[in-house]
Amino acid sequence: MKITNARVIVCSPDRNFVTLKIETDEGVYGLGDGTLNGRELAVASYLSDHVLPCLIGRDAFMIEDIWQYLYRGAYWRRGPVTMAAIGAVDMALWDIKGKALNTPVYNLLGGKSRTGVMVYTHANGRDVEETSDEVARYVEQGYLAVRAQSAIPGLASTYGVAKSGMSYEPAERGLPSESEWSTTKYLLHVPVLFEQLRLRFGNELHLLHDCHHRLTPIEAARLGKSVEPYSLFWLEDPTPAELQASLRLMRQHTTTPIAIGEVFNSIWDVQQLITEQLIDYLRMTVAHSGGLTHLRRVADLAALYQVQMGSHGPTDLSPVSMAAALHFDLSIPNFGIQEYMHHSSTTNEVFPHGYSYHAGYMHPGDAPGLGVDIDEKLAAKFPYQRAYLPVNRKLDGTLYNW
Ligand code: EZ4
Ligand code: CO
Repeated sequence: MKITNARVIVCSPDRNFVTLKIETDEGVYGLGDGTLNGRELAVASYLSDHVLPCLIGRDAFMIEDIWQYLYRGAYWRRGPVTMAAIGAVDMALWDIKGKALNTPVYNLLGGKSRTGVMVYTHANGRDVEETSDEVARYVEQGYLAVRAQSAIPGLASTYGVAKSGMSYEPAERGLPSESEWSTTKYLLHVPVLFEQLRLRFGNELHLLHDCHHRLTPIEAARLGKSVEPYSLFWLEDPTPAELQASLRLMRQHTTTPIAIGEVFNSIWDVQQLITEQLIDYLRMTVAHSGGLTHLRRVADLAALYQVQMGSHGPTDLSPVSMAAALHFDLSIPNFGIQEYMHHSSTTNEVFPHGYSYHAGYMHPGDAPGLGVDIDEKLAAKFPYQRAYLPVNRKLDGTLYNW
């Protein structure tokens, strides 16, 4: 089965998405997601200008060889743009193979290891009460796990908390906005939030929290310790982890489980975190980590060290990525939990899909391939619009980790 055509579709049905469509001489096509929030066009160019011309005429079934060709052959390895581009190609090829063999991708990955994929969703509010009411709304919908974030008293705006109170969209159109940050105020506030949530919802609901890389290692250790009474499922990105060894310090002080990795792209970015057992959950995602071919290797290494996978699943990955993540989650032995933010209805119309949610779990569906399509006519009605993640400054103006 030969690749005859490949093209990038950039659209913005409420937010920007980069979709790769690979076509073959047998009429089967596959879709891949190459969306990199705030840097979308860099991936689109990497694909169109440098990768796609090399794919024409290749055997679409040679997924491993094409992966190695793109990773090793480029000379310049790793990095989010490169790995998102390779990820898009890889996803599209698994989609093609599934369709050609008339089976869902999870069967190509070894088959189901569980009946459903436990997901967590996001509750956020302008204060503890509003966040708590959001959690209640999701508990009513059957969610078994909820990530809770609340605005911090005394700070004008906090990333991860929507101005309108309901849900937040990571990117904003136009040039980057700026958020304020105070670690002192944050560390005082978070334990109060989780104390209230435990009082209201009891001990069985899984509660998660995302620090968005904002703490130093010793501050992260202190926060981990102060929320221990509230048994978090995980504390995410407590400190930036380029310096993987810094997690040793946090580990010495707290038993709060740690999740890291949504900004990482290759097995080398997490090698020390895994082999020294410095984390409990790994957040790397199919889209930004070179696709299913590479993430499988990462998951196998993680399994050796009892680290479970907990993939990133925000709205800034398209439904194509969401589907790929669900096939992956359903099949691997060391699955932990999957993030699930809700796409807008316009996004869902542009990307019709077979995955579904029921009572705390998601399922990728049983359609051949990934089970997602793109309505190109509709997509064309929503052209790209410049958008960025906000940047974060301390109260004295110092540019800080978002
Ligand atoms: O900030 O996807 O856990 N989820 C997150 C997300 C990320 C965005 C970045 O593009 O941290 O909201
Ligand atoms: Co996060």
